[in-house]
Formats: sequence, structure tokens, C-alpha cells
Amino acid sequence: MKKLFLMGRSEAGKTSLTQALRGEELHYVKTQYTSSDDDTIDSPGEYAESKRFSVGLACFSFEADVVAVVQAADEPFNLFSASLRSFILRPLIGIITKIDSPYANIPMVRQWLVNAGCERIFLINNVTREGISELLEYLKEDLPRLTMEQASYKQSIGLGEWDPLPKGMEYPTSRSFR
Ligand SMILES: Nc1nc2c(ncn2[C@@H]2O[C@H](COP(=O)(O)OP(=O)(O)OP(=O)(O)O)[C@@H](O)[C@H]2O)c(=O)[nH]1
Ligand SMILES: [Mg+2]
Repeated sequence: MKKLFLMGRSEAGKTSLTQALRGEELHYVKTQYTSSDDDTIDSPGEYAESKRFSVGLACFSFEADVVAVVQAADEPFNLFSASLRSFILRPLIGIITKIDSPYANIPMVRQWLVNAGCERIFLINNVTREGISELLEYLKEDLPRLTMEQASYKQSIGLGEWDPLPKGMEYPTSRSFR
């Protein structure tokens, strides 16, 4: 199971998502601090809303296998800059919650997430659990564990550790690493 880091504004539905992923009934708990259980790291929305704290989000991301920008479908404006992906050294996905909202504007929120560089975008209703099984399916596979040499080789050719090697390409033998 990939460890998922959730960041997004307050009320975006991050904590509800952790409950839905665990199959629990939704119960409102205001997130006061970043907390980590086995499978998710949940952060307070205020971290994403404040320039000073947002740096902390990058630090927490190193504890995760995959980073998710969580945005509710009815958010009126975007907190995340374009090309956000370039300074996060993990796969970046987008999660659109509250797709049931009467004020939902899914194409607009999806475009924000595309601009941020999200490689996958999931549509979720935490109340009815719509979309939860697709997200669980994506999370269930562990990322491949690489040796230090393999990771540096991927970096040297401009790939993330999680990106597959291009077709026909193989890791150099350990002798040619030196
Ligand atoms: N209709 C609807 N309501 C949702 C959905 N997801 C969350 N909510 C509601 O939105 C409110 C805020 O949800 P939270 O999960 O606490 O939001 P959060 O992102 O963890 O907020 P912070 O802890 O303040 O950062 C709660 O009342 C949830 O019940 C959804 O998919 N649909
Ligand atoms: Mg919360």
C-alpha cells in the first residue's frame, strides 16, 4: 500500500477522505496538526493557506510514497501554483472531493490540478463513497524499491524514482555505475 500525503485547504475533505478510505462512518474532526497513521498523512488546511506554513508541506511529503492535492469541487479559487510538481520529489495526484456539491465546477478544478502537474486525477464523493474504490486500487500497489545506484541513475537521465525506465533501456551493471 502506498502511503498517501494529503494537502489542501481547510474543509476540502481530507480527513473525511481518510475516514472513507478506512471504511469508517464520516465524523467531523478539525485537523489541528499533521498526523500520520499507517497509510495516510493528514495535514491541517491552514498549512496550505499560509505562505509561512506551506513550506512544511514539502517536508512532510518526504515521508510519503505519493502526494495528493485535495480540492473540493466547489472551491471558488485555487491555492496551488502551476507546475507544483517540479519541487515535489514524489508522484503527484489530484483528488477532487464534494463532486456532489450543487456548486461543483469539476472542469475548472480539474484544470487547476492539471496545471499543477498531477499525473492522475480522482473524483470522489466522501459521503456516498463514489470514486473511493478507484483510489484504493491505485494505492494498493507498493512503489518499487530501488537501490541507491538505480535511483541515482534514474535521476541522471531526468526521471523520477517512480517513473518506469523507457522501453528497451536497462539499469547499467553495477560495475558501470562507478
Ligand atoms: N457533500 C460532501 N461533503 C463532504 C465531502 N467530503 C467532506 N465533506 C464535508 O466537508 C466538511 C469538511 O470536511 P473535512 O474532511 O473535515 O475537511 P478537511 O480538509 O480535513 O479540513 P481541515 O481539517 O480544516 O483541514 C465536513 O463537514 C465533511 O462532512 C464530500 O465528498 N461531499
Ligand atoms: Mg482535516
